[in-house]
Amino acid sequence: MRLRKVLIKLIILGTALGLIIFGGFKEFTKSQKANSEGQVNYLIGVSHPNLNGPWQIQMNKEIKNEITNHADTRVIFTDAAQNDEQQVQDIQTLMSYGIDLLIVSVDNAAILTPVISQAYKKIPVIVLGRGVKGYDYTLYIGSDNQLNGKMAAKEAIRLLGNKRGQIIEVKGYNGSLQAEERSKGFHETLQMESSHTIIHSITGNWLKDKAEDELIRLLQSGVKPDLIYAQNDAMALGAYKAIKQLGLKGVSIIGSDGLNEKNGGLHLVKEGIIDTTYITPTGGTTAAHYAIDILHEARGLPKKIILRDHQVTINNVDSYFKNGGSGTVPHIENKHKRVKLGFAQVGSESEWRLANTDSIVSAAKEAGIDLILRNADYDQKKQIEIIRDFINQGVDVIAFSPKTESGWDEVLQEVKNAGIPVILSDREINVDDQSLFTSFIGSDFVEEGRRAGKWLASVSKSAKSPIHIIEIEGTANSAPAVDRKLGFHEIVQQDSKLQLLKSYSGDFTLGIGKKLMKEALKTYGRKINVVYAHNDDMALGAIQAIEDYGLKPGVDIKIISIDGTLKAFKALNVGKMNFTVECNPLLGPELMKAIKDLNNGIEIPQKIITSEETFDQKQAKKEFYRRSY
Ligand code: GYE
Repeated sequence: MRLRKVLIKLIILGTALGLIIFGGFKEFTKSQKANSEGQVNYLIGVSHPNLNGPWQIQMNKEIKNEITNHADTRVIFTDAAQNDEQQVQDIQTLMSYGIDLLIVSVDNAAILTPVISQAYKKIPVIVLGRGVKGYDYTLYIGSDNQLNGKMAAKEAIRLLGNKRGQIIEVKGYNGSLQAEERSKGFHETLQMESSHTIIHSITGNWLKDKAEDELIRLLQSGVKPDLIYAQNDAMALGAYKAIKQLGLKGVSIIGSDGLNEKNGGLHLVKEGIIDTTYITPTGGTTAAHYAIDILHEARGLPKKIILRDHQVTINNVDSYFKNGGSGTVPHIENKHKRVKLGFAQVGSESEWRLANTDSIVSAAKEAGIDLILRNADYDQKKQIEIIRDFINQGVDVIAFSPKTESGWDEVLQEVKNAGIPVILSDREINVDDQSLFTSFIGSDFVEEGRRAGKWLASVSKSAKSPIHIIEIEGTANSAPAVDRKLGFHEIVQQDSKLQLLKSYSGDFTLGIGKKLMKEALKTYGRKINVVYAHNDDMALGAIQAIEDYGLKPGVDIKIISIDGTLKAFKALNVGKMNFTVECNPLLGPELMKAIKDLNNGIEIPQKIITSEETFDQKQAKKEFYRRSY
């Protein structure tokens, strides 16, 4: 990134820090950069879809406050006043002004994605709170909206009890991904876990008055709900007003945002106006932190940060008023002078795993954290025993890489009872109770699978005959195997030319990869065009089997793998492999950072997703010499 050493002279409207421009750039031109003293090296542009809602205002405040600490950095805000075309223009204007980094929050993902992709080609982009389609950004920070909707559904089920409830859903802005994802989580969970019905789903544009007007219209027609699920607190308040105006009784209301200010969710819950809210952090502070890191070219930054939502009802609302809710944040009890971390590594099955273990050991050393490292030798029972052992030893925090997705409820409940926070490293788990772990640090495996599929689809475009695929999967029921399959199939299914001959269940080791490929060749022989292996080691095993069979891997049979370890780069370099999707094993530094934050009482994100690339043979040539593992 270029370092702009310019004396930016800003006419500051209102505050000494930011320039807030409503509906475009009418008041701000280059000639107006003519007045300030300080040397400004960085200019951050922030584009809001609508600075009318309290949540968005809070986000803005956080960014502003945080950037004040950096004298050489300025922020410019734009507000599109809920006009999508205006927001497209705002971003173009910010770009023409020469911003060094863009922070953007969007209402309409479809309309805004192209202009954000364009910006991303030139400068780093942080997408905040409300998402875009695809991955054309540097970093995404926001909540898991589907989980937010799911939690709201579970809460609706609790509030409605035994009666067969009638529910009205009030969604945010039409076309907002956040609204769609919340809705999906809400509908799916409600359908699966109850017999309540959503009788109407209306749109309130995230705004109180719009929600109120729409609901009054609906309720006047004689509709009688038992519960209203509004996707934010502003609309939940609108719902309350509508109900009150029509004199309806016994209607529960769920909102979301949980701000601590007048008419904010915490107060609405406290005053009994709504039943439940979700504190959904705006991510403004986090975004500003990372913006500074990005501008200073810090390395190893994540791709996605998923912030934790907190459910607030009358039963726990008071704890959120005290100390800003810090008592409710998972933390380390501070038992030892130096933090004691128990890490239960899953095994030594792959090159990836060896690099991962090294990264954890060296990062712990560097961070001054006492690491007790144990290896489960790829045995879940043993991994559970190790975790129990860590409880007995009284470690401060436990991290582990769970072999499979299921089977953890019991032991993690024991860890929770012992008051020890848990961080999942590189593999996720399926547990009903999300509070059984504090955080996950790792990759987006579904996306890795999609990337593998997309590459295959792109190089097969001109093929006239079917492309026959062999899939060699990772360990059954492990998160990377489940998700890499899912993502790959999602793409491959869209192209009838791409035909799966068979999926074999492997275990991420070279030996099994080789054995399964031998079997595949015995059954399908020269019919096989492509091997998709869920990791490098199994791909390397498959390469050996193909050579033993007398065919040329990379030429007669194309090889796609995931991980991107040095051995894969070597294979790419000599033409025996065709494509690898990177999966970053260097999780140590992020893990230690999270543990330090836990120790300092700082809330850590629910998920930290690493940033990754893909490499074909040509791209691999450049990377080869830089790879350390
Ligand atoms: O891709 C594979 C390893 O869980 C991400 O496990 C990890 C996977 C990795 O054995 O090589």
